[in-house]
Amino acid sequence: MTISNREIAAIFDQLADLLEIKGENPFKIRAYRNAVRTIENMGTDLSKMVTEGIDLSDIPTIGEHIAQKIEEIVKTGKLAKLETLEQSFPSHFLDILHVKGIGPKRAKILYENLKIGSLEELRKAAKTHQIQKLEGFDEKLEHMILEGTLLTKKEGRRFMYAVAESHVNALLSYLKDSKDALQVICAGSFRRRKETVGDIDLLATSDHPALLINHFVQYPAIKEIISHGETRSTVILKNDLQVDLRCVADESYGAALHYFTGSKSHNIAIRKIAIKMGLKINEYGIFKGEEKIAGRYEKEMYKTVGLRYIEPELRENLGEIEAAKKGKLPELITLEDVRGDLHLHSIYSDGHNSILEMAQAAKDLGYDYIAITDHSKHMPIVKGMDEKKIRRQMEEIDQINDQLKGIRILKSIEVDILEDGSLAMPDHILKELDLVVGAVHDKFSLSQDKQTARILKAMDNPYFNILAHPTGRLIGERRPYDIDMELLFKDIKARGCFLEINAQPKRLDLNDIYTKAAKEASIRFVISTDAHEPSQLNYMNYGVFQARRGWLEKNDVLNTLSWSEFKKSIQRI
Ligand code: DGT
Ligand code: CA
Ligand code: CA
Repeated sequence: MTISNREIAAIFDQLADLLEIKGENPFKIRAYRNAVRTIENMGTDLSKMVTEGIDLSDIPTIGEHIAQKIEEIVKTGKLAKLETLEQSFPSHFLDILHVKGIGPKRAKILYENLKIGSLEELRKAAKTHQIQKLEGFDEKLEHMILEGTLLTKKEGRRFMYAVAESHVNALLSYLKDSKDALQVICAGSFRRRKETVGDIDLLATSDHPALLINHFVQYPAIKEIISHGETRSTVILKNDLQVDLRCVADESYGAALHYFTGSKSHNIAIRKIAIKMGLKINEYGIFKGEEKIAGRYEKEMYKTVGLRYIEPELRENLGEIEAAKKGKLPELITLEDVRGDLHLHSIYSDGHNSILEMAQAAKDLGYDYIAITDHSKHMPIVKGMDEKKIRRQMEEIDQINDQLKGIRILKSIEVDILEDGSLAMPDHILKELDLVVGAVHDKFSLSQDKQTARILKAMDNPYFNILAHPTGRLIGERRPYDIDMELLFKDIKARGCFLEINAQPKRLDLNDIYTKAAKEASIRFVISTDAHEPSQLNYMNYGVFQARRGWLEKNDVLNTLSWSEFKKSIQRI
């Protein structure tokens, strides 16, 4: 791994900040700052220059002393001097330098006077108005710092949709308990069904907003009340999730809902259209001069500017407005369209329940068919199936199919795609299955060439049907592995294979952007839950949301078909 100029500059920048806080020699500090600017603006890679043995001290503003340090950074990836210096400060001290309004000088004052050593402490001090009293600070700056600490926090941490969902449901029912609540809904990225949300944006209508807000701030799971106004409030829950509540009058509900659903860039694009028509649009309504001509219902917000209604999942300004103008919006798939689940585990590998239990639960959900896709044996961490075990499983499935009416259980497997692209189960077994789901479970860091070749090779196998969790990412935990998506799409299409949208809240893989691109490349999908126990069959919802964000219609998704149609569709060419 080579280190970039930008990373090197950042190290010197931190060094200068900390030295300044320590009150070191200003000339030395200025020398580092000058070097930062030079390095940021250089056209050549310092790493490369060091490897080639070029003398860096010839570069203006980089003296011998700094040249030596650059060499150290390039060779070791770090700077010992900075590490020692950092140890003399509280471990999260550097975070506060990222807050708007705080540079080294102010950080020093905060540290020396109030012992502020972390973002958390900074925020508490700002909230309790200890900061405005300090020399060089005032009320306005204190407020800016408070807002800044919230922003930094927000950028740093996003919550999985499913985690936010449980809080949204609880909050909505809590608010509805108040007699002062008329309509209550969650807007923001949550309503757009984004895979992660930064914060929760609640919207309510009320004739007594102040009373409703009073009720809101008494919600039991609140850790901290950030603001408590007449019509709006912001709180932080015990798990650090931020919740905004905004109250408006019923006659502005539609306009406010549209505004707070966003996305911001969608809103801006809609506002531009309104302006062209001589209209004004804001969170209270659409106005022609002084007269309000729309605002009570969200649908009017689109109709008034001459557009068809755009579903929240599409509101990212990624072509939906153009499509609405042309009457070419997709008719998005819904949960009710789904007739089966094609990726399920049982006790034959790492699932928690028997095949019969999984099948019964799926039948109760009204499904027509499911595929049992236990792991092949390759993965050391899961109890996978060898040839003998899968034969036993096939027999058990035959028995259950005879016994349990109203649902069909398909024989399948989640077979490992090995490093060389071969599959971890012999062809004579794969041939007997109704469906083959292939997946990558190891060697995530292969180069793009190798990773892509591996998957393409796997699809050479004529029994391969569906690529499960195609990019392998785990939200907040593991990056997607590096594959050439364009090549993958081409190959999937050419071979008559399909992509899975895996509905596990942590996976949601394929993501929305790739899903849309794959659809444009005429690829079809299955949405599957990868359930390891019956309750996880309900994850289908999340998969459908992701599919909707990827513009998928019923026709794009194979498990909306009957089994016989489905069977025809997966016949490989
Ligand atoms: P998040 O919370 O990061 O997951 O994303 P959002 O989309 O929920 O963003 P948030 O919570 O900052 O704001 C909620 C909505 O409010 C946003 O989607 C659109 C609207 N909004 C916020 N700021 C602006 C703005 O400056 N202009 C316009 N037109 N709309 C805004
Ligand atoms: Ca939000
Ligand atoms: Ca917000």
